[in-house]
Order: sequence, then C-alpha cells, then structure tokens
Amino acid sequence: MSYDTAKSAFADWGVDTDAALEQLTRIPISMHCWQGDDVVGFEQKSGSSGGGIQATGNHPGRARTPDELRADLEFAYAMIPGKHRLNLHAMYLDTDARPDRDEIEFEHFAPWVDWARDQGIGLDFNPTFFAHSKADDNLTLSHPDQGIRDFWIEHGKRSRDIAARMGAALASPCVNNIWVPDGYKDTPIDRMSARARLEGSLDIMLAPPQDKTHMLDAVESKLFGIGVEACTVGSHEFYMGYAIRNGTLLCLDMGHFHPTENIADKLSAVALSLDEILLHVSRPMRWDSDHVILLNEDILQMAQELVSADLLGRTHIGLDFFDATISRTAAWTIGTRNMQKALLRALLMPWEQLKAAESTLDFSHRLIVTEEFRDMPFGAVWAEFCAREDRPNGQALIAELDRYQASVAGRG
Ligand code: RNT
Ligand code: ZN
Repeated sequence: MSYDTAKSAFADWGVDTDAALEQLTRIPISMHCWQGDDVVGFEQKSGSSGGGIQATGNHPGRARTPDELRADLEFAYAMIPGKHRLNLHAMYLDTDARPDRDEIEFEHFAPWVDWARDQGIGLDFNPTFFAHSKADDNLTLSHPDQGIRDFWIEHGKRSRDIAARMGAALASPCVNNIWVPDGYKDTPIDRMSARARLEGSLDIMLAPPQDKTHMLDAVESKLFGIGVEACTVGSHEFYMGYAIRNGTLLCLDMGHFHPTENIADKLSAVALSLDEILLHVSRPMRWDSDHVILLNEDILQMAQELVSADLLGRTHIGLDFFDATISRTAAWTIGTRNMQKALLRALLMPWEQLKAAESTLDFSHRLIVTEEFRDMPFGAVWAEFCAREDRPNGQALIAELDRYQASVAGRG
C-alpha cells in the first residue's frame, strides 16, 4: 500500500500521519552499549558479569574492543531511523590505564565523548556495581563492611561526575542510572539494616549537588536475581520511596517485576509523584532474561501509555536486553526499531475518540475501535518513515544486517 493511501485511511479517523512521523523523529532512544559485547566491558578482566545477570550464547561477532563496539554501533544507528543516544556502563572505559572502579575519571571515557560529538548523539551513563571482586557477595552499597560500602560510594560519586561532564560536553543531560545487585540468596533476618545501609550509601553518593541540565540521577529497582532469590535490598517499594523523597528519576525495567504485573500500568501511577521516569525496555521470558524486545502487546501498551498519558516529554526511553545467540548488531537494530514501531502505532491511535468513549463509559465502542485499529496500515507509514530517514526496510534491511554480520563473524 502506498503512503498516500495509508495517510487517507488514517485521516478518515482524524489521525494525521505526517504529524506522527514528525513527532517520532524527535523521540530519542538510549541504546545500551552492553548488547554489543554480551555485558563484558573493557576492563580486561576475565569472569562473568555476575550480579545475577547473564548473557547466554556464543554467536560470532562479539565486539572485543571500544573501536569494534563503536563500529558496530555506527552500523546499527545507520539501520535505525532518527537520532538516538548511547547508554554507556562504567566498565566500558576506553583507556590504557587500569583504574579500579573507585579511580575512574572523565578522561578514561574521553574517546567515547569525542565519538558521540562526531556522531551528534547524546550519552547516558551507569556506574557498574557488578563484575568485580568487591561485589562477589552480591552486596555493594548495602554491604555490612563500611570499607566495601565506601569503595562503591566512591565509584558512584565518580560516575556522577563523569556523567555530568559528558552531559556538559555534549550539551544534553546525561542520565546516570544506579542499579546495584544487592540481595540475599536465602531469607535474611534483618532486611531493615540492609535497606538502611543502602539508603545511607545512596544519600552520601547523591549528596554532592549536580546541575540537572548536565546530569540526572536515576535509581533502578528489581524483584529478584539469580543468586538473590530471597531478598533484593533495592526493591520497587524501596526505590519508589527513595526517588520521590529525593527527586531522582525512577527506572522501571520491564524484567524487574512479577511476570503477571503490567509495567505500562505503572507509568501513570508513578508519574503523579515523579518529575521524570527512566525506562529499561526489555522482554523477560520466565525470569529477567533480557530477550530482544518484540513488537508485542507489552511494548505496544508501554508506548500507548507514554502517548495517552502525555509522558513522552518526561520519560527517558532506554533499552535493556542482551542476546548472545544472534547477531549483536541485528539485536540492537530489531529491538530499537520495534520500540519505534510501537511508538509510531501509539502516535497513530485515534485518542480523542477513544478517550471520549471511555469517559462516557462506552466500553463497547472503545473495544471496537482498538480492535478495528489492529488492521490499520501501520506498515505503510513505517515504510514511509524509513524512506524519509533514508534507512533500509524489509528485505533491504535483512541484506544489510546479513552483510555486516558476515563482516564481523571472523572476530575471535
Ligand atoms: C540488571 C539491570 C541493569 C543491567 C544493566 C547492565 O538486572 O537490569 O539495568 O541490565 O545495568
Ligand atoms: Zn535494567
């Protein structure tokens, strides 16, 4: 179907496809560096990521150096319409120095900042509280040992400074997201002390004032992880309260809740008490498995809530998945494009009509419209978006993804 035919089909419902496309070009998605190398990082250490997170698979082509990772990212961005961001973790430093986590400096990330400036993209950042001998017990900021807590507090403070300098250098606020793996494999008898220690450490870490035009603090909760099945110190209730009291962003990771919970439903609820939200869009399968996101009902509902509740202006959309059984660049491309496709579909809904039906309790009409809309020609509008943004689609995209994967498959 041609774009013009699709455009008039949507116009019949009072939906302006050109306005939707225009809005979609202005929604940046923060692409996570860690899909490119299976969450290994560049600290030249052996060992797994730890902290209960795990990339499984050994498909050829994993990026082994910052240069390889940047090349792969450049390719992926060239497959994705629009301008996006890069979400870096502290363990992805690019330097010959070997600073420990409590010694990292802005200079260790300077090549990333120069590259981001050249690409015209913004950066987001994360302190790395896992894959380190001082995190082997799955206790960091809540560790009973003051010395270990101080080590991680210093890492967190330095990460905030680095994030602020990245934001200033690129004239775009850098979201610095704090996730710690802290928890207990078996039932603890003193949850309160652990949570009080986490709160105390966060308070010290976040005390130095930072300019919000350069850096935004975010905190990420979790239900459980492998090895911390009985108790996660930084639970949802813990961080929701913390974020509201301290004015930080709250990060909602779609894999960090009970499988029957609807994460889209949480957006409007937390948005009433928070200025801004960070999303880790992910696809849990049976656990926080971080599968590549599909254009499925969960993602569509997230996008619909962002649009219907008018939250796009105060939600930072980040991705968090890592699959090592497929091409890493295809994973980034497919997942990021799926997030965009979901946003496009949400922008193309007849919201006035739906909201009018709901407010008059005409739930039959609401159901008829949402279900009839499933057959609308979203694909033709997406194809137009790719054409306007000079990005491949369909078979041309597959050919590009295959070609690039073949070019990196020889990496050791
Ligand atoms: C872990 C969290 C966290 C990590 C990244 C690598 O369960 O989701 O966001 O995935 O920091
Ligand atoms: Zn996450």
